[in-house]
Amino acid sequence: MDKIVILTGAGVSAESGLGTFRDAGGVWTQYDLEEVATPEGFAKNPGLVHDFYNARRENCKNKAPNAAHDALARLEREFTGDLMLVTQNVDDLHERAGCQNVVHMHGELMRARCALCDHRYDAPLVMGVADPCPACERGPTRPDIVWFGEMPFFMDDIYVALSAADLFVSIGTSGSVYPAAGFVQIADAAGADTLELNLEPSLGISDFAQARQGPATQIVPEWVA
Ligand code: BV8
Repeated sequence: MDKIVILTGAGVSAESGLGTFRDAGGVWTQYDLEEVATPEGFAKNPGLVHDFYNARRENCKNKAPNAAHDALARLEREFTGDLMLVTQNVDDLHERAGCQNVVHMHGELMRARCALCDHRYDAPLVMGVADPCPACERGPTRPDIVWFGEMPFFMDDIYVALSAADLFVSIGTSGSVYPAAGFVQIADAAGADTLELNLEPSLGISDFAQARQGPATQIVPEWVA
């Protein structure tokens, strides 16, 4: 086995105290996704969207990586084959656990970009509507996040890796959001073995050859060992 693709979702950060999206009390039960995670929502009320991401940046700032993040960072260090770690998460806990090459297909909470010149930069903890782009000084700035209806990042690289994978592992995701939820079918069709590690069976459980249920801080280190 020398080519592994791993996909993570909010469940890998749950035990670090970051909310998931669709579990009881999850982010999308508290906020209307259409208002705070779509380009239309940003166009209609950019202040509300900045408040939403400012609150999540503040919440993420004092959270720590957990044993699942640590195990994946160890795997990245020790695995001698090709490993691609793709995350749907916008938090930076994989990086803070020591991962060097994280593919943030939905963008990054700690990054911002200019809606006019596309300049990307480290987001201030608190972003506001009036913040000018540090490069062109004209564009409205936005969180460097992929909203619903927007093209996720790095899709070509991800599809190439899935088509060549020997093993695809999905960790801590409900399988609710596409195109990520379709990755297992692409990997399976390419002949890869497939494994789901999740607290409970995801919506895509029937597409996986193997599955283990349990908290990520337990089942991910067990799998990496
Ligand atoms: C796209 C950033 C075209 C935001 C996110 C109409 C118009 C356009 C598109 C669509 C449309 N209708 C449907 C679509 C597709 C849409 C989509 O899938 N919608 C869903 C709601 C039906 N997708 C898109 O719009 C995407 N773009 O389609 O462009 C295209 C198509 C193909 C190829 C290229 C382009 C863009 C989607 C990206 C949206 N942005 N994130 C932000 O974070 O603020 S996605 C959003 O859901 C979240 O951010 C999260 O990243 C993602 C997935 O959620 P999960 O990570 O799975 O979290 P969830 O809470 O759901 O599940 C947690 C899981 O963890 C659970 O299973 C739970 O059991 C488990 N768990 C909990 N605790 C633990 C645990 N597991 C282990 N241990 C624990 N302790």
